[in-house]
Amino acid sequence: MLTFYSDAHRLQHGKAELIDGTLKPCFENPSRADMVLAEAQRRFPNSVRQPAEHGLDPILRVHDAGYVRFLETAWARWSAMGRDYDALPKMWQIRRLREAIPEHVEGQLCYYSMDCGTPLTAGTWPAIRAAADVSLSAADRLVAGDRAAFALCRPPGHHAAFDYCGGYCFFNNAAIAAQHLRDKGASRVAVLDVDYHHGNGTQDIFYRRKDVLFLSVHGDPRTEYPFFLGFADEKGEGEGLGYNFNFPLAAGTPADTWFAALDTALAEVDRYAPEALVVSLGVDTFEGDPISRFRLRSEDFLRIGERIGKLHIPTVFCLEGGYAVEPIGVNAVNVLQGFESA
Ligand code: OKP
Ligand code: ZN
Repeated sequence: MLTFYSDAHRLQHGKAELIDGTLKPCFENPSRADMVLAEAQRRFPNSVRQPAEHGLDPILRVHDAGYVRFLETAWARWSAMGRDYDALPKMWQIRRLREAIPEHVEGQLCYYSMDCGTPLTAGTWPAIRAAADVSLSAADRLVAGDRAAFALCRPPGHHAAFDYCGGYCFFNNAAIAAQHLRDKGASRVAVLDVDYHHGNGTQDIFYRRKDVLFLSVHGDPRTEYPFFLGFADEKGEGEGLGYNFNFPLAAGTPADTWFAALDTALAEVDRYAPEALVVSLGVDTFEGDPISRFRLRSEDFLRIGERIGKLHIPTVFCLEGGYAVEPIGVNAVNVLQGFESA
């Protein structure tokens, strides 16, 4: 399968992340994509392509126009105040505070953010535009008849909702790809999220819809980020009732239990019979991940790909998390290789 990749991911390089009260280097950094690219090139020679520019329209199909405009203008407005470090929010529009959108860029940053771990930088806008183009270009390969494509997206996207950023994510690359496939003629699309963290953003975007099925296997939000979404009783709303599936698993869950949940999710995908599948491919389920607590080994990622491949559905893989940098390439590309061997 082809891999879509843009060097512009490098422009998103936050300086610091708040860990245990102190500033540490960001876990989500450019070396992650470098490792995945190197492994994709090694295992599938001549398979890497540049994305095509798709403009803002496919992004505005899943994101709020005010939110997109904020992301486009935020750094210029922030740096105009003489600030040159990462832009991070320090408060939230919590219960009983006014819901009105603030005028000031700092207030808007708070309004449009889920957490303080998602640094907006000088290069964020071009990097997230490129990541969206990467996922759209991968989706285009399915429209052209390919069986699969890999979107080597960075920064990731699955925590980004209709109108907020969070969890290192700004544009929801997987949701943008899924909507694009719908707009290009697929009547039903499924999004399967196997990242360690619940894909709250993707769930948010498709929660009231039945034309896009969302399923997520993830660390139980009773103890794991993002804490406020991802419970098993979230089944969709209105037309979308019955088209949202969460499979929360306790931190520490071993591989066999994780695969049993994956099989349940895959049976639901099969029952839905989508014309296309988008996989939010986080590999932070790896036993050595520094911020996650599942126990998959590198060989297990081959099995994930095999099981997805056995569905025989055209599939876009969008890279999400994975913070054990040295093995991230092997783990992510193992999924692709397992898929191709199925
Ligand atoms: C992103 B993805 C708050 C940050 C807390 C965020 C984890 C984001 C994971 N300072 N940690 O799903 O891999
Ligand atoms: Zn994750």
